Amino acid sequence: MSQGYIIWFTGLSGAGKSTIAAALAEVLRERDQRVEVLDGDVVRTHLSKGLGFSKEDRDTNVRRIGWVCDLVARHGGVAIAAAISPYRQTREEIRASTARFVEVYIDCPLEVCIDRDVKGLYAKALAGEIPHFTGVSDPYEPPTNPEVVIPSHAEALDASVARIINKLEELGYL
Ligand code: GGZ
Repeated sequence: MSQGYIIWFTGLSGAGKSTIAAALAEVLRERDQRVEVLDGDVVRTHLSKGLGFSKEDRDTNVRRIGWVCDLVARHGGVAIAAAISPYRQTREEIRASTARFVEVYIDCPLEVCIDRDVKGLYAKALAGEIPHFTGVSDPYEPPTNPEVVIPSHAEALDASVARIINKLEELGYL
């Protein structure tokens, strides 16, 4: 069986990780790839139920997602992770523990995320109602060497997906 790979999306809440991950998954499925999407928000309703947003809990959440992604990839599938995964070292740990890891940085300025505020969480965080909110009162460490950078505020969804597909082809994964 051929080896699969992990596509790891990282970025702020509201940057567009879930949307781009879902669109990418659809294109990959059209190309006969077996794809699983592990979305942080969804994972937190079962696999990571009960975890909060301290550094320790976020790292636990991210490591669990990484572990499942590795299983999927080992069995020839494509695992797409979409979690804030704010800590560089924890992402690097996952990169080092798996065979094929493609990091995609969804690089959307904080001001744009605050402006969009799809779920109203930034307003609450800025009002001090949500402690440890990434970008507001908790850190986000951007990747230093991601395979792909997506300026989601300045690029159409189709173009972002196409650039990720190009990178996968360039790497010989697709
Ligand atoms: C960041 C928070 C927080 C805090 C709740 N900080 O945009 P969303 O709403 O749907 O996705 C965010 C999700 C973050 O979960 P992750 O598993 O991606 O985070 S991490 O990788 O850091 O473990 C957001 C919501 O939960 N949310 N409180 N304090 N985002």
